[in-house]
Amino acid sequence: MNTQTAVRCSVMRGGTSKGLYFRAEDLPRDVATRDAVLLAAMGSPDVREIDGMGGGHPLTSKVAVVRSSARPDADVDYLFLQVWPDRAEVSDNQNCGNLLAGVGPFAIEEQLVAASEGTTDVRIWMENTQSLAVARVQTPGARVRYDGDTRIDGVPGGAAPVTIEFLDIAGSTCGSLLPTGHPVDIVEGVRVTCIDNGMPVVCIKAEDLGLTGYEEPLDIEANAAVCDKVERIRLAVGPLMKLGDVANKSVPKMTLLAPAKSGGAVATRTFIPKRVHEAIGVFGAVSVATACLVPGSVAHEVSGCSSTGATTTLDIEHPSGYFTVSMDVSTQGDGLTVDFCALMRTARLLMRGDVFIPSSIWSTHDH
Ligand code: NQM
Repeated sequence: MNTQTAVRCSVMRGGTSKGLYFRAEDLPRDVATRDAVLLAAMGSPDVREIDGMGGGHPLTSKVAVVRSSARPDADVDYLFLQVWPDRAEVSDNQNCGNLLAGVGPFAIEEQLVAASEGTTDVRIWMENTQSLAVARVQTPGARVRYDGDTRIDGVPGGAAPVTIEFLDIAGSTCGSLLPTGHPVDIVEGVRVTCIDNGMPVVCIKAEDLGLTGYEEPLDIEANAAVCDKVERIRLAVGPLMKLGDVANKSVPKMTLLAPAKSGGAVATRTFIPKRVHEAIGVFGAVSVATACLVPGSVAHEVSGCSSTGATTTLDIEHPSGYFTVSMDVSTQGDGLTVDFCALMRTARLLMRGDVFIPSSIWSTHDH
């Protein structure tokens, strides 16, 4: 008798994250069983995830579930699931723009989308935020190309570019771009800007927490007083951002800002929300870039950026380099409307095969 169940999946690097990519039909339909399967696949709960595929860090313990879309405006649906390494929990309460970078190549590899000669546009319905992305994948000879010269900070070497465009991500989790209705709020005595352009993010001046904003992520994580303060602000801001009790949620992300140091728009250190990111999340960067353009925001004060009317390109500095975001925005009075955002990532298929799950968790007889 088989004591393990084989579940088809691919391992991909998407941007600066890594995860397991599944076709929806290969996973259990029942959500509780699906989550048990994903925890077993990753080896969670265990800080090292030694008995599974996870890397012991939120950025390497991620899952993309992809299916053919029933929507007329999309080719595939993408559901992002965060598998927490240290606790037996799978969460769908945030999107992930890094794993998103692998969804287009995965959809083509899995023949969910037919490749064209040259490049192939994959229209992706992002289930977590109910919004649309279009990823342009390099497909010379109608096959996915992974090698190339495009470099993104946080990933060694070059790879083929995946460009991604978004039309409608403002307020996709919190209901509006500025969920509290103000460009600045005072929370726990600290001035903050709460924003959601694809990811709920709270911008705080690093100096208001006694930091320079250029510290290393591990040094910030070791500063218990700062971590406690950031978490207190996060818990207080959750209901104001229409996110409710965020104690066990991965949002909002908390981004500490300082003046740019290397020619970019602003320097960032981001709590996601307990660990400090070694770079910055995709939608996190988009939200910070947008905040820089909101008149009167904390990010605007630190960066001094403003919209030029044409496409604005902002380099968001993070601990391992830059993240470049291009945006078209329009301003009416104090209000800001985001018309379009675009960015570039890379992705790579690392492995394709079966991940093995103890049959006591899920047996093929349950299919
Ligand atoms: O913000 C980390 C990552 C992410 C999420 C996080 C992401 C995004 O780097 O779109 O990509 O903030 O949890 O993968």
